[in-house]
This record gives sequence, structure tokens and C-alpha cells, in this order.
Amino acid sequence: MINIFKDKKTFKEIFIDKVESTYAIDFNESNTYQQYVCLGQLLKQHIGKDWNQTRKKEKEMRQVYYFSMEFLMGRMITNNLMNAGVYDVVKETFDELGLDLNEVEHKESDAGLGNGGLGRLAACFMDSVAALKLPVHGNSIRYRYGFFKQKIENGYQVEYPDRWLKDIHVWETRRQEESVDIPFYGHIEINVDDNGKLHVYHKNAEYVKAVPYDVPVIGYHNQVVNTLRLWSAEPSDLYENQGGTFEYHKKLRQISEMLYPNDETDEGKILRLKQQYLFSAAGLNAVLRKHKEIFGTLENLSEKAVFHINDTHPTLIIPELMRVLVDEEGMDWDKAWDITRNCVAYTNHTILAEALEKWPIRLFQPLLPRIYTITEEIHRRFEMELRAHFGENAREVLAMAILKDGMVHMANLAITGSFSVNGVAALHTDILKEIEMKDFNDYYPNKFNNKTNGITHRRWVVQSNPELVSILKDTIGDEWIYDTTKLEGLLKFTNDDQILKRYDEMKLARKTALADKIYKEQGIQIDPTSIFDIQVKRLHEYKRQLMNALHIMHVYNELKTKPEVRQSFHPQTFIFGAKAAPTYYFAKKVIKLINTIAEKINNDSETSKYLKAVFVEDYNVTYAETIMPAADLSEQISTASKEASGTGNMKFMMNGALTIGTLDGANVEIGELVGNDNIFIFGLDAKEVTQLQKEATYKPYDLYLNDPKIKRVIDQLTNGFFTNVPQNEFEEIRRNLLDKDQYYILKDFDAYVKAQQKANKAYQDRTAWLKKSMINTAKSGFFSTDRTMFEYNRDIWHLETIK
Ligand code: 4GP
Repeated sequence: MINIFKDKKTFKEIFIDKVESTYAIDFNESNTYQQYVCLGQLLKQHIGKDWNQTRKKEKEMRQVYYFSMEFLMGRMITNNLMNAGVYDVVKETFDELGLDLNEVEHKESDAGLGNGGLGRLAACFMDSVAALKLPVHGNSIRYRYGFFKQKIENGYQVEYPDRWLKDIHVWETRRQEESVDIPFYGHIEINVDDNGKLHVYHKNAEYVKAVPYDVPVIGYHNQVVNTLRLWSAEPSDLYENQGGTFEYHKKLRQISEMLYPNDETDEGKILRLKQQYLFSAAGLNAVLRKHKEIFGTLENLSEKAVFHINDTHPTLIIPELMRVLVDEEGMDWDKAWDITRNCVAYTNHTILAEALEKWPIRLFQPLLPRIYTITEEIHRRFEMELRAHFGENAREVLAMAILKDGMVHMANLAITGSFSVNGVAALHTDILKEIEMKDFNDYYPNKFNNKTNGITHRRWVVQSNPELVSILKDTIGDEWIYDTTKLEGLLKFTNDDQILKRYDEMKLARKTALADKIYKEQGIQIDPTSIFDIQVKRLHEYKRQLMNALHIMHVYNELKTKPEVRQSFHPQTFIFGAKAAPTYYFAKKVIKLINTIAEKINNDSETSKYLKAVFVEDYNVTYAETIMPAADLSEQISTASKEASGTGNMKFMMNGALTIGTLDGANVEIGELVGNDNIFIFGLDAKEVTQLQKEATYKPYDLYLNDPKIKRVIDQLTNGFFTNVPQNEFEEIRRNLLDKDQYYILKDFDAYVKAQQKANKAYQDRTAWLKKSMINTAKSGFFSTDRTMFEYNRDIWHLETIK
């Protein structure tokens, strides 16, 4: 077969021909979208052989199936071109043809199949496992709508559907022949025949056909191509024959329509459960079918397969695997349970109670009748075991129960049914072990382990920061791309004026790129020589965007009232990017507040040369590629103990930003690596927060009374300081802070103000700052997902690499 990307001449010929024949036009009539589609299709064709080869080689190997409700992949074209090693040929050919590759790349819609850290982590994992030649494949849902598109209208977030599939998705391959029929509702009939064999019949089930769409995940320059399998819900022939109605069609389409439907209603809860069961059961059964074809039995399943569940959403894999082993394979319970528990591993991503999933039995049972009885049996046996161990009425028996209060407790099921449970940063894992899941950790002492998160440096540096790549090439070569610990080599250059200067230029170039984008999209002018202080992440109270906003108000007050402050203050631009869950009222108010502050201060001619604020619209993966390299200061200011890890902090750090943050999540590990001089840590630590919560004597109102700067900003929320909003617009925010302040914003405020002052001052010693910045990059190698995946494999998965 001809190598399409062999050289410019070959590629040019094939590319032109492809465009002309696909669209039946002359090449010079083609538009960037058509060029994008053809480029993508050619690349997919190019890696097709490797994809097939990888599949063949893996066939009998032990493999991991990574189940996640979210894969926040973003655009794939650039990453794919780079990983396949053909980017340069394409770029140079496009230059010759007078085409802008960048513009063509931007024709691809972001695959926004996730809303935050958990989903982006899964995407980074996929990139790293392929780079490491590990046979690991993703499983998720092919949502027809991605996470919503955000518009800011009159300062408010407004959500619009993200129709990312409206144009063709060039990377996917529909594999109809591997579809799986999934039963919902109906009832179960069980017979035991004369030989004592169990026969289980699911009668009157409403079947939905899960159809897989495979997306290739290309390893970095290594010919390995793994698979991300996305399941789509379609009408099942099994059900159609029984007379599927329009209502059935409408309902089933919803299953793969969107991410996280509102689950406040029963209908929403049922839909989410359907989604979870659909992709868990379909993904699992497709694997089991292949396994049986190859090995003729499921007895050796745990030697060959690990089902890794990303948070509790895919937990139904556990009872589903039990169902197959017991009902279909006729195994006895104990043996089936032994296999199941040796196949499943679980990662926890948050300790926030709201995220520890529970489903009402009254909805669960009718929807998944057989899965429910199996879950009940798992529960019953576990309870017996706990009673025998702790005593009949011991507290632990109830605390660890899978079924209680009319609910199915998914985390408890996940822990019981798996061989490994991991947290995502050292502090987070400690909190799981010592507080949140202490009973389980005491009971299963070897099950819990830590795997600190990471990011793929291939997307977040190689692809996003060409100036930094060039500095690295000229200092430490490119070995770091294969082994990020080699970034430490940069430490030798922190006194090299030439390199410091280039670091300075790199930052300026990246900041200018961001400033240009913001100006182009939102018409706001920001100064690239000001400090870019950036907080981008989902909008949530615990992440404390509100504290950042109040601090901006405070700085504004200082600049307005104290001329001497203007002398000593280096201009600072505060940049936010965040989506709030559509039903999260308070978070949306905070967005309105940030925009209201921005409007006020950006238009104040007296202070705007010192202080600006921007809320970027529709923050997503593609936007992040411009934002991450452009930061001087990385805001990681969550209430200690609440942020499991954070991964934005790692992207910023690798690109040379300094962190201003609390001792929370992975900030702790960042701090340990760079040392106190190269990070701005402030505020309560996790122990202090836990203590405060326990004491329950915190009175934010006292802080308001005793700290004039706090009083001032709180009053300004509702005293007419903001002229373009009704005076009570931010009343809820004020009330919340004064009455509850459950995330300790006022408690940490003074420390935050001081840390900010320190950072502003530090920035003014340019050389010293640039050194710190270089040290941050140099020490960031630990946070590559290559390291994270290496550890998962070493401690949990035990896979061999693909030869
Ligand atoms: C997030 C955590 O909030 C974040 O700290 C962590 O870095 C990330 O997972 C990846 O582990 N959790 C979620 C979620 O996104 O939906 O629970």
C-alpha cells in the first residue's frame, strides 16, 4: 500500500485528488471544511493498517477496558497528525498550497464528551497508554450533543446545544456487527432444571440496541493504535418485532443524546441509569463475546481483562458481569464473584457527598430487574460477612451497606466488587483512607492506593506551546518527550541569560496569542505585559472563583483610594473561564458577578491600565490550548480538602506558570516539588478545614465586622456600587457569605490578599520570576500521564506492552 504521507509530492497529489473526487469539484474551488474532512479521512486511512495490526497483536494479551461516562477529547486532528508523525509533511505541503493548516484544523468540532477534570483526565490517559504501547481501550457513550455551548448574555451564562455531530465525525467507524441488545424493564423468570441448572428468562424486556462507534487513539510515533469505543442507542430488532412504538423510539434516542441529564426528577434519574447500564453492559458484553471466541471460556477472564471504572458511573459492570457468569455461564456464585472482583478496579475522583452516587431502589428495581436481584444478593452476602466480622449490630454493618435507606449506594458496591480502589492525588487518597472511606480501608487494607493524576505533555506542551518546545529542544533536546523527568535538565539553565530571555519571549508570545483571541472574540483589549492571572475550571463553590472575584474588587478599591498602591502594583489581568451546571443557580450568579466586576473595572479610565478582568466565553479544550501556556499565575484556590487533585494546575505549571493556591489536591505535590520559593501557598490546610467543620462554630459575620477590607467588598455587593444591575442582584451571594460561608472564603480572604501581594511583588523582579517559571517547568515532569499510566500499570493492571 502506498504511504500517503511519504513526502510532500506524494501527499500533495493524493490530497488534491481526494478533495476533487470526494466533492466532485476542482481543488481551487474547495473550502477549508472540505479540506479538513479529506485530510482527516486520509489520516484515518493511513493509520488503518496499524489499527488492525494493534488489534491482532493484542488479541490474546491481557487488556484494560477503561469505562468512563466522559472522555473530553477536544479536537483530535492536530494530536493525530503529530502522534502519527506526519504533521510536518502536511504543514509544509499546505504552506506550498497556500492553505492555512491551523484554519483547517479549526474546522473540527471539539468532542466535548465531558464536563471537567474527570473527562479530560480520561482523554489524557488514552493518549498516554497509546504512547506507552499499553493495550488499553476506552468505553463511553456517543452523545449526540456535547457539553453545552456557553454564551454570555448580559453577563449571564446562557446554554446552547453543542451539536458536535452535525457535520461528519471523520474519526469514527460504525461497527454495527458488534452491536449488543440491552434489556430494560420486564420481569424475570427463573427455573432450575432436573440437573440443578439455573435458567433465567428476562420476559417482556424493552430492548435497546447499543451500536459501537470506534475512534482510533494513535500512539506517539510508535504504530500503536488503540480504540475509544462510543456506544449509541438505537432501536433493537428484538423489540421492534414485539411492536416498538414511536414513544419507544423517542425514549431510546434520549439515552445517547446528552451528558448528565438533569437528575432532579425521576425521569432524569431513570435516564441516567439507562445510560450507565447501556454503556457498561454493552462494553462488557462485547469484550466477553470476543473473549469467548478466543479462549472458549470465561474462567480465565481475570487473567485477560481489567474493567477499570472511572468514578462510580460504570459500577453496574459488577452485577452485570455476575449476571453473565451465573445466569449465562452457569457458574456458582462464589466462583463468579471471585472472577468479578479480580477483574474490576475503581478510581474515585471526589469526596463531595453530592457526587457519591445513590439510586432509589424503587426506580432501579423495575428498570433493571435482574441486575437488582443480583445487587441484592451481593449486598446480602456482604452484610453477612460484615456481621460475622464486626458483630451483629456493629456500626460498620450499616455504614458499609450497599443497600440502605431505600437506595443503592454505588461507591460501596464499587469498593466491594473491585480489587483496587485509588484516589487521584496523595492528599485525596489519604482523606479517602482516613476519613471518607475509612471503614472500607480498615476492612480491605490492601485495596486502597494512590495514583496522582497527570496530563499529557504531548497535547499540553508539544502541541500548544511551540516556543517552549523550541527552547527545550535547544537546551535539553527532545528526549523529554519520551521521558518527562528529563525536563529537570532545564535546571542547569536557570542562570543562563540567553535562555531566561527566551523564556520571557515565550511567555510574551503565548500571552499575546491569548490577548489576540480574546480581542477577536470578545472585543476586550488586555495588555500582554500585565500579569496574566488565570482561573479556568468548572464553576463550583468549592473552587472559590468567588474569592478571586472579591479579591479583584479589593484590589480595585486599593487602586482607587491609595495612589501609592498604583506606584508599587504591577498591572494584573484576571482571566476566568468556567461553565456552571445549567441548574446550579449560585454558580451562575457568580458568573454574573465576575462579568459585572469586569464591566466596571475595565471601563474605569483611572484604574484600567492597572487592573482588568475577563470572563472568556465557552471555555473548552481547544480554548484551553491557548490559555494554558499564557498564564503567569495559576489560580488553584479551592477550600483545602475539597479538590481531589486538579489537573489544570499541572498544565499551567508545565508551561511555566507559578501556582497561587491552597494546600489542596495535587497542589501539595506541586509545592513539594518546586519548593516554597516557587509557589504561593496560603490559607487553611485540609486538617484545619476538617477541624472547623467538626467544631461548627465558624462565624463569618465576625470577620465581616472585624476586617474593613472584607466589610467593604461585601457591602459593595449590594450597596449600589455596581450601577448596571439591580441593587439586590447579588443579595444571595452576600447572604451566603455572611450566614454560612461553608467554603471558608472570608476565613481565607486575608491570607489570599497577602499571597496575591507577594506574587505581584515577585513578578516585578523579572529575572527572579523567570527562574521560578523555569523551575516550575523543570519540575513538572512528574505530572505527565505517562508517569500516571506507568503506575496504574505497575500496581493495578499488570499489562505487557504491545510488541
Ligand atoms: C474531578 C476532580 O474534581 C478533580 O480534582 C480531579 O483532578 C479530576 O476529577 C480528575 O481526577 N472530578 C470530576 C467529577 O470531574 O466529575 O467528579
